[in-house]
Amino acid sequence: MTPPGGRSSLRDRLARGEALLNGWLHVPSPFSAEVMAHAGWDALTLDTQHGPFDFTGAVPMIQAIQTTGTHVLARVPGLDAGLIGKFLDAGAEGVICPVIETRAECEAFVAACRYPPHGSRSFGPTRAALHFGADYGTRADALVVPMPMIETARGLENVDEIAGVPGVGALFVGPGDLSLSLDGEARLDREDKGFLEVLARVVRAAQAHRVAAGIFTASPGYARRMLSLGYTFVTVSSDARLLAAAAGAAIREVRA
Ligand code: 3PY
Ligand code: MG
Repeated sequence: MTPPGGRSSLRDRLARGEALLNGWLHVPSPFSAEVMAHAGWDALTLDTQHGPFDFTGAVPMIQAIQTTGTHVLARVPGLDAGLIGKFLDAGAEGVICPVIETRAECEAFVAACRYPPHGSRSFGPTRAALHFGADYGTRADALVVPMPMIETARGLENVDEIAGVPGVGALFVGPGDLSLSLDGEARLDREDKGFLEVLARVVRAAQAHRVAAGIFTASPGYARRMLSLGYTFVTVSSDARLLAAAAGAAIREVRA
């Protein structure tokens, strides 16, 4: 399915194995989201789990991003079918759902993203039909990308079953929570062999089921490393972290 402007959908690009750079939005501002959208990311994710904004705050951010060709995803706070439907109706092309640990949870998540007979999403694509076209309802299941997060020991144990749920578009690793669950401490951009093997295991599960593998990273260097490990949907830092780093660097340079 083709979104407006003849571009390939996020789903098609992931299925082709394209390497996509995803920006992560924590700043609750449509203008900031618009600035990020013009920076050249392939996709932007509104993090409504940890970002300081809710659905009402997110909608104008989605509108601002979709003035460009950047794909929009929402990371929802949890497995809430009603809220997932609202984000899709508002025009999100993908949904990242935290802490999916079993096949049954993944099935419930994917069902929330798809219309009957394949799922249980309720019909009412208010803004999505404006953005994607009046026939959105008949094409939505081929467009929408459900991304279950692998971020606990239990999710990792069941990663093959989760990856095998029909309709999944990509697995998405949350390294902070996964480290917390496996080793008792939240860490990002880990270099130790044990954790790199865990990350490789997720890629193997994704590839075995022909879905993409995505991950959150804190730095461009680690993002490159993840691309070489087989991840193709790679998040690099967040708007707030990038802003803080750039501001800090400018201040240090002037004061030096
Ligand atoms: C994690 O690292 O746990 C995440 O959810 C990434 O945002
Ligand atoms: Mg997490």
